Amino acid sequence: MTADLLELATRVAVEAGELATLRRAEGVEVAATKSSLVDVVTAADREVEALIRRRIQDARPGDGFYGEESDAAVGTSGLTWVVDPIDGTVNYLYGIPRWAVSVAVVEAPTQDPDTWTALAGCVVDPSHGDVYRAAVGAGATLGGRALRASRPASLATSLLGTGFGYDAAIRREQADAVARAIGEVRDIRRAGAAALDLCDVARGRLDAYAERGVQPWDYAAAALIASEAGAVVHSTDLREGRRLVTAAAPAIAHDFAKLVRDAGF
Ligand code: LIP
Repeated sequence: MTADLLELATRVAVEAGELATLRRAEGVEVAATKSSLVDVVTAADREVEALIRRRIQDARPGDGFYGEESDAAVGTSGLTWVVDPIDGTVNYLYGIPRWAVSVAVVEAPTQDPDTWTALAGCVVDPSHGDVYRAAVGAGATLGGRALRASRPASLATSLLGTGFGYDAAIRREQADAVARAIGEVRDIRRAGAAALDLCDVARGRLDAYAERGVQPWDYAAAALIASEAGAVVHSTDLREGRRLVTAAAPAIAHDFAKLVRDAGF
């Protein structure tokens, strides 16, 4: 069954990426703001999610849906599709080629993401023609090639990815955590799309990633891809309702977990 689910996730994510690319070329404007003036949504976000939702509803009418830009729907099948139509929305708005379509399907006994088990996921990076895929227990691939997380010699020589939220006060806290961590690692990268950051851990372009405040739709597919590529992935800790997502190459996972705690991510 997971193979069929992965095929559907891939087919839908690739089509959605083509639509998002077309809309980007036509020009993108802010349609509305959400949690703050800088938390934006474009018409393309909404149109792309509507396409994904329609395709999945047509194929699997009994499944639930949990997307960034539309109301959640509880299904009858026990499965829920977790979708970010355009992860890296600000990059998309500015024309920076670092955004992705993320489509995951999870076993969802409740509406609480901590009870979800990812079964299959696809992240499409149309700007580079990259299609990342994973099914639980079946490994992760990029363009059909198996992905493996990196093997860094130490935390001090590891490249860390992170991100910042849409609330200025929270961004200041996150920047303080980065300031406490930056001397303990090789360097930091903040590229603006959690899904692609986690895929970078899966392909060894990052050795670790930590961000507090990302949403299930940002990470559901890419966390499975990173985990299936051998990374140690955690998604927990709802401090002030802000979930902490971490991923790390196995060799540094223990030291990285301590750094995340000590730095206060
Ligand atoms: C984005 C995340 C990114 C985070 C941004 C934003 P969006 O998701 O992918 O990691 O740092 O603040 O949350 O809003 O582009 O779907």
